[in-house]
Amino acid sequence: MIELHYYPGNASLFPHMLLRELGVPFDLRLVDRRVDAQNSAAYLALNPAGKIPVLVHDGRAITETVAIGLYLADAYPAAGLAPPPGSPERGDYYKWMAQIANTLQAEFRAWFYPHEFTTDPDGAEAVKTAVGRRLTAAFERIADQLGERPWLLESGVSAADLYLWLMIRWGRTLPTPAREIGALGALAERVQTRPAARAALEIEGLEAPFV
Ligand SMILES: N[C@@H](CCC(=O)N[C@@H](CS)C(=O)NCC(=O)O)C(=O)O
Repeated sequence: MIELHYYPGNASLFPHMLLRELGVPFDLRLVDRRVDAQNSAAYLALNPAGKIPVLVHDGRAITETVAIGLYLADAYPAAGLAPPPGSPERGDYYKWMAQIANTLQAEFRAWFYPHEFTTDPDGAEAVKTAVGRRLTAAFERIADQLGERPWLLESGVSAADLYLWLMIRWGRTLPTPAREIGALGALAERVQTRPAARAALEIEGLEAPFV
């Protein structure tokens, strides 16, 4: 039994799309941020950090978006969304998953919550300016490595593309929208037209344009 604790458009959207791609049954549990439910005692028992998402699989809670993605893609290998452990492309896959988590997703925390990154009450704008530049540079590096390939991995679509899609979506709020950088917009379009992705977007009540 799998439960995904989510909020529309949050980091949970990546594991939500992935679960639908994998074709496994799961329950969606809304963490209602409008009433600060991520800091309720019940939720903190699942994730002491009070962050979304949490995946609960047979009673065991898994936190951290990248960990949930890596775990799910390996747990359901028939979908082919992760190169097999030990295969040559596995290293590339880890690289992309780690880079998206440690660089893009972590930097977006500063973009969306700039006040957490300064003790200056008037410092949020300066944090956003600096991190916005860092994010654009990070997207440019990824676009350079992607080149004209359709997906991050040469062998085809993987969980990393779904994760990158969510970052491109968040990147629509940057001074240079991420979709405008190299082939990132084309990759995003390829992801969001897949039936699994469309179902997740519809269920979360998100409206086009998605990126
Ligand atoms: N490192 C965590 C970060 C998750 C995170 O920052 N989630 C945001 C939503 S996208 C959140 O829970 N925000 C509510 C809050 O910080 O109170 C992960 O990857 O799961």
